[in-house]
Amino acid sequence: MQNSISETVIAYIGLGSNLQNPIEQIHSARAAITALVHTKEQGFSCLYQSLPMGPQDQPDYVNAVMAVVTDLSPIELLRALQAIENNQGRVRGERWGARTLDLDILLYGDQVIELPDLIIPHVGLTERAFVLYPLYEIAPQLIIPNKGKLVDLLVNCPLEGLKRLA
Ligand code: ROI
Repeated sequence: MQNSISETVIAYIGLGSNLQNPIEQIHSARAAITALVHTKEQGFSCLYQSLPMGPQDQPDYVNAVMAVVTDLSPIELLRALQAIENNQGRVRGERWGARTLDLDILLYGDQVIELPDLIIPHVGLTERAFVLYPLYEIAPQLIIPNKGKLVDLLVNCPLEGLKRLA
């Protein structure tokens, strides 16, 4: 029988920004995520500079990946991350256009979730160097549900201009 006590899981969050001081945006988002109720930081990658995926007439991105232990449900976590994006001035414009802050739930424990607003593992995770390399830094042993070992995905993913920032 299911009880009402939520389970604690490790969730991985991708952070990206290419507008309005991206490094500051990522630092502020990290602080805001750490301050969420029922959520503790468990790991944070280096910051990476990456070439834009999508339209090329936009600035380079700064990307990172964060691990949290949370007992927020996937939807509660999604809503909390959307509120942080909005607080940091995210304006939803062109689909793959520039953005002040993008927070994506990459993984939520070992769950596979297919809801209208939330697909986990995150779509595109397996081919995005700016996700796979920072994720590998904080969770080298990770197995991605339905996709296999992170390390195997990584060896098939070129760096595509990804650079670790000092
Ligand atoms: N490209 C890079 N390099 N990093 C991102 O975080 C990122 N985010 C996006 C799109 C527009 C797909 N391109 C990106 O949402």
